[in-house]
Amino acid sequence: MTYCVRRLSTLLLNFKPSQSIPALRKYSSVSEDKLLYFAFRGRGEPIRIIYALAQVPLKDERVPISLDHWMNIKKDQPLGQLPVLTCSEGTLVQSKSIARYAAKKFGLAGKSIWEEALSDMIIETCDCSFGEIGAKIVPWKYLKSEPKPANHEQVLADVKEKIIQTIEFIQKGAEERGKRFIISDEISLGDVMFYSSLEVAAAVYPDLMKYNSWVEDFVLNFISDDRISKYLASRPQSQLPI
Ligand SMILES: N[C@@H](CCC(=O)N[C@@H](CS)C(=O)NCC(=O)O)C(=O)O
Repeated sequence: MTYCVRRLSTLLLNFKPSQSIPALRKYSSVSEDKLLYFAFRGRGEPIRIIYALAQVPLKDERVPISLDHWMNIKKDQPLGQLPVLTCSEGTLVQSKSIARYAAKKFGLAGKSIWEEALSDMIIETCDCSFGEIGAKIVPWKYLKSEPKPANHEQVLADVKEKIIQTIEFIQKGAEERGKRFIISDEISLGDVMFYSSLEVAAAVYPDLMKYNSWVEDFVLNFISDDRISKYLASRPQSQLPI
């Protein structure tokens, strides 16, 4: 009994809320979760980052960027697209659903319904603006699966304008809350989504990572987290700039 009390106090003394210890204890030794995604960051990276933050092993299977290879395995995917997460509960598709599932499982989705809602708002806002890079720019700029549109400069300018509106919107909310990260003093799903979106955007608009001092501080705080810096230093090279 004394041992248990002592052990409990040691655990409490070492407890770092950001690491969501109960979730870690439950999942770290038994996780067999597998993520199938392409060998670039794109829609898969927020999911990879969530596992890195939770310090839970993820079988990070990266499909090489080769049309032949992809066509061979596309038919085996539930919706013919990636990412696909396989875990003990079953198979999940849709990147945002997977990211939400993983974040909830590991206690990184927010500490209240309100914080979860704020994360959701950031996810959807990023998707509506940064997401346009995937829809309107990546096919001709990186995949060469479509010809460069005649009005490509206008497309680039319009998407950038939308992204800047998003950045300023997220910044305004974060400054009103006055926390270390966008929603709270701990990194949560909203931060992961915003950082991942900025990384993708930086391939097309390198100036955006330093858009203003708020963005610079956010990025610095985010990448200074030990779990994040370890992950960033060790992740495989992305086969595309996105
Ligand atoms: N709404 C889906 C979109 C998935 C999607 O567009 N995946 C792309 C890669 S980012 C893909 O698999 N492209 C190959 C194809 O459609 O054949 C999600 O968020 O997961």
